[in-house]
Amino acid sequence: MYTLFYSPGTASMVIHLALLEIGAPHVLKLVDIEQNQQKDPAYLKLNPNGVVPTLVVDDQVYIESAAILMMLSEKYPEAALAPAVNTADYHRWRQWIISLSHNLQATYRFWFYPQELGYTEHPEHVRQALQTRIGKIWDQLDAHLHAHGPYLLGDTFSSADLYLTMLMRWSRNMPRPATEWPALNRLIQLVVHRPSWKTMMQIEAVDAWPKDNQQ
Ligand SMILES: N[C@@H](CCC(=O)N[C@@H](CS)C(=O)NCC(=O)O)C(=O)O
Repeated sequence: MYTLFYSPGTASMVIHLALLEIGAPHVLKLVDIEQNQQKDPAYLKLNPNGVVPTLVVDDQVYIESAAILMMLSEKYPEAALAPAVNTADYHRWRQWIISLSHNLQATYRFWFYPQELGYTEHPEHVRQALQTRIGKIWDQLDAHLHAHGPYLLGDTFSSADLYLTMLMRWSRNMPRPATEWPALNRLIQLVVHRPSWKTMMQIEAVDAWPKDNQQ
């Protein structure tokens, strides 16, 4: 039995999605980041970074969304969230997850948490720079999906697509959200129509996205 420490709409979303895709029994434990519960001493013992997600199975604690996603995807090959180990596609799948974590998710941290750059609010030039960096990542991903999509691994869906879709959702209130890039939007439409996405959205009860999507 898995216990997922989560907060609606955050990085825990992709782990919630993976558990649903796999069909693994799990319980959800809310860590209310509005109430700063991620900094409670008891939670910090599980996740010293004071962030969600944290996944507990038996007496083992796992942190870092990308690492947890890869672990779950590989542990349940029957769920087909990852290509067969040690194939070229497997290495490409890992490459995408690490790239999304390192380039995109890390940049979002600076976007959503100006204090990590030493600001209470971003000065305009920093705001612009972060928007430009995220926009360039959308350009690259869109070009890749346009040429080789509809999924990151071509015709084959994988958990990297779940991860990318969660990260694209985070752009919804940015001046130019990911939905404006055609091949990114095509991927979004494929992922948000999966049963896992619909169930996750109902349980987490966050705003419907994209706006015109009937969940
Ligand atoms: N690298 C971490 C980052 C997780 C992360 O940034 N979580 C955010 C929500 S999306 C969080 O817990 N924020 C609360 C905080 O930083 O205080 C991971 O991928 O697990």
